[in-house]
Amino acid sequence: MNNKLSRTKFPDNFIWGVATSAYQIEGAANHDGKGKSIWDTYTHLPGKITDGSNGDIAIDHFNLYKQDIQLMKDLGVKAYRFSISWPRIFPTGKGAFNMKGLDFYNRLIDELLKANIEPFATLYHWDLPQTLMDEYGGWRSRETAYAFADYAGFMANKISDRVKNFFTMNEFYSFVDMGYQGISIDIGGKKVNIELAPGLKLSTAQLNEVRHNAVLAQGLSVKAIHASGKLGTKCGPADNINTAVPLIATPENIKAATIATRELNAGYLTVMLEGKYTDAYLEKAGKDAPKFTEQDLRDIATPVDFIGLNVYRPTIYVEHSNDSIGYREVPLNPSHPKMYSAWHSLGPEVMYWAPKIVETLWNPKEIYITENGCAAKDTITPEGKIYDTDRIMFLRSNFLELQQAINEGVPLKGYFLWSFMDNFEWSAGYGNRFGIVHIDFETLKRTPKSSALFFKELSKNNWIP
Ligand code: PNW
Repeated sequence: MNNKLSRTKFPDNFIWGVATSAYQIEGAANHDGKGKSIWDTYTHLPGKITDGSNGDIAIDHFNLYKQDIQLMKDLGVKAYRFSISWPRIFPTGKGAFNMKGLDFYNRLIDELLKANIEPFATLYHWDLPQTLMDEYGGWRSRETAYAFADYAGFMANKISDRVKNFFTMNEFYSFVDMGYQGISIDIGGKKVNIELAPGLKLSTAQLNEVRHNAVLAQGLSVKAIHASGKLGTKCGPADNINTAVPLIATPENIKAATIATRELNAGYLTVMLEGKYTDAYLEKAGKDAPKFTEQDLRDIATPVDFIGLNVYRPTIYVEHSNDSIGYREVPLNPSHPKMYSAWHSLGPEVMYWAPKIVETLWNPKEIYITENGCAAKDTITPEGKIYDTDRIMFLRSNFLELQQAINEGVPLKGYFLWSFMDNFEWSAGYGNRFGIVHIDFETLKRTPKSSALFFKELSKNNWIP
């Protein structure tokens, strides 16, 4: 190791992992008794996916998982965050379970342990069983929350002998707001619309109900996992926290960013961790506020063991303001740089502020960064190399910020890079490559990019190469 470098080291036991999700990589959409999910339905509707593609085959991880795990091992991956396809386990969302579906995850977990890679399982990464959509309107009904808790308890019972850590649900704001209403964000004066399955256009009152059912599902699933899992099984959400970043880090602006972050997440992390909706949230919603009982709030706030944060960009930059709200959003300069995805404005300082503000607000025992990474227009040289300079630049700048938070004592336990391999990037199809391993979508050949070698060095030496 070159001791002349002045970078600080990461803690010795820091967990360097990579992340993926079932629908984006597995394929085998109709294999071994798997039921249909809302993504199987949605991708086959005309015009929904930019390149007209779908995840029927994806990158065939269902069949190539051994090869993929070998590659993880070669690249120094210590932990793997994967997701379980709910309709592979319960083809209709509830009732009879499908042994062949469970067998796949048993094979996967056993192979990971053999390779000395710690499995972290996400139970819901958006592939809702279609039957629950048809019967109940998906997350519009609390029946879906009850079904999810049952499935979560079932999985904890079956695999917690080998899987010690579960992430319940992935990115509430994404699958709820983008799925049940659609969102429009302003990136330096450019409007970016995002829609995810099931692609509904609900009213605000209806959307608030969906949000409520989603956080209820998370709370009930934590209870179920603790009740059915082996003693010591840990769990928590993996949420894409909406982070307000102080434009200039003065004490007043830091306070403003903290207030803003709490309000930006009022329907999700804030209610989960505080057991109540903020006054501002309920006031703003008015007659559109969700209907709930005190028992709901207690269930929603079931204590979690850790918080997972998916961190990609600052949601907004803020300054202090003297009005009753306490913060003011500042617009993004039209020339503000961005990464390859239309929504991905660049702001590595969010990797410091997201966990830092979470610690200030809620003081959790443990925090994981459950996703971070970027898409790039990766090209292969005639020699077969992929020099993803922009991705390495992005990661390096994010790691420096992460290190700063750790050095200040924020309880960060690990980091999962999104993503291990190029995959089906939802509405963007296969165009937006997020992997540190390149996939030839014709031949399915796997090739590590420069960023994979960067990750390997990082994981080996515990410092930023
Ligand atoms: C996440 N934004 O989605 C998902 O968890 C992954 O499945 C996905 O592939 C990955 O990030 C990359 O998109 C996001 O608008 C969707 O800031 C939208 C945003 C962030 C993350």
